[in-house]
Amino acid sequence: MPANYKVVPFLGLPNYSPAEMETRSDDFLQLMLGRRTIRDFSSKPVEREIIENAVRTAGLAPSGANRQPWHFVIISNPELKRKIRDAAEVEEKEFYAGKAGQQWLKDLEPLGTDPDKPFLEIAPYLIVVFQQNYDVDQETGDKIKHYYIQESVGLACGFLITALHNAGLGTLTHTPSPMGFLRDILGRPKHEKPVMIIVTGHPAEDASVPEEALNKKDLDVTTSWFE
Ligand code: IYR
Repeated sequence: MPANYKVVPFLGLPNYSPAEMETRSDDFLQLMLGRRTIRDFSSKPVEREIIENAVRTAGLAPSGANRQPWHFVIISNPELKRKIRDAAEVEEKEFYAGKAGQQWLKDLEPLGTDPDKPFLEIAPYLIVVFQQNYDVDQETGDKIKHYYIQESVGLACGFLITALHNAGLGTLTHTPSPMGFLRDILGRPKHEKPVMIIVTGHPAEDASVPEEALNKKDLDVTTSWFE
């Protein structure tokens, strides 16, 4: 064993009966069946504590060598939200004007997306997720290597939207294209790359979602079993 390998007892899981496990798995499925990506947000405020808890949850995601290669910038400041909206809309106008290419734009039609991004100002919180391509030791200035960066950050984003949904908040995983402007506006270092904006808040009272998004692939398509 390496000298720096230490263990502690694992006490993390309660001992559910198979029946309890089935009920719990079904309850959780029912909860997640209600998650939709929404674009119509209410400006109703959200307690900072709820966002904090969700981001703490995101930080529990497994990551390559436990390096936790993520940084979350949490924005409720109205001026900053406006700046982000303005910059995102500049990029998105070009994207929808043709930069995306015909096929991509056609594929997006059923989702009804367009270059207007009012939710970036209306929603009470924007969480900008950055991947850290490496880290820098604060004391020595040495580079700290990160591993499986995209996978790790993807997992953290999954935990984050799940935690927000569980708290009763709507979410949108928004990827303005390109999104380098986020690093500049938010003053993040060069070794960090913006991955997505997780927009969160209460849904608007008249919120609607695209019918297309209800089409989820069947289990017999998404799975193969060897039993
Ligand atoms: N970034 C654009 C376009 C867009 C792309 C995909 I792939 C989507 O699933 C949804 C939107 C936008 O946010 O409108």
